Amino acid sequence: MKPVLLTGASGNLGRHLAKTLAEKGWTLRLTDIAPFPDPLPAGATFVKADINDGVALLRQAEGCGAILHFGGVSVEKPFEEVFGPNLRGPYHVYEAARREGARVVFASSNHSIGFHERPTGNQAKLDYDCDFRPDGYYGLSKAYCELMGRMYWDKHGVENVNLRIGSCFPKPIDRRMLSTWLSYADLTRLVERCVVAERTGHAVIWACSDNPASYWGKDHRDRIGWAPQDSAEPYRGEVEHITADPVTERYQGGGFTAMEYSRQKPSPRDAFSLED
Ligand code: 15L
Repeated sequence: MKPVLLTGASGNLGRHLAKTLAEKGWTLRLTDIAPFPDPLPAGATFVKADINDGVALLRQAEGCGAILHFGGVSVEKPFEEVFGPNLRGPYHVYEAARREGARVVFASSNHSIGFHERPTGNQAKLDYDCDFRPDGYYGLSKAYCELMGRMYWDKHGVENVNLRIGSCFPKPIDRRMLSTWLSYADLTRLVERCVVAERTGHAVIWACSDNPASYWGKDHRDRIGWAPQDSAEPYRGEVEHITADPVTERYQGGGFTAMEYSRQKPSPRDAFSLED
């Protein structure tokens, strides 16, 4: 198996993947703008680099079979802070993948579709081919990079799997996460399938565990042979808390949708109440 390059290796998800994928015997090239905080896993090397540095990325990707792109800004921020790492950065990732004939696995986010309302009752779940409805500059950058994957597949045949990650934390910590939670173990199994699957084309996966309360429906998981094994449901008793904010509670993206929210008409308070 060819080496695998992991960007964002020093972030929470990157550190977890570095450890668990190395345990599978993979040869990993780790990179991040921040130093790698853990002891280097067996078979891994680390290079400190900025995702904006295209030459550094090309060098690190040499000979790699896949690039796991988990780098960049991972929460809502002002446009100028998101722009470099999340809009220019992926271009370097895709150019490196194109040169190497490598597959890209992209850590997208539910915030690319965050302004879809949460389904209630028998309402249909959201399928992978729904409209993008980004809930801020961060979500917009994720939608952009998914589209970049679409373009690189259509135009250059660069395979890519776009993981619309819900909430990947050690355990769910609020009621929304009963729908959006992705366990760390399910994440590792998912990324493994993305890399070893024979063919992916341009694929989109709702990256959440097997949560009965999930907002999400069809995606391309059969193509990569992945099914989540964990569930947020056993944590229900611990996380009944909801916020008092009607925007946060109405939309799938939760708190990100309410940040800097300034739309007055129709006011979300007119459109629905928390008692609905
Ligand atoms: C994300 O995309 C963020 O990276 C993470 O910090 C969480 O906020 C998560 O989404 C979420 O929606 O819970």
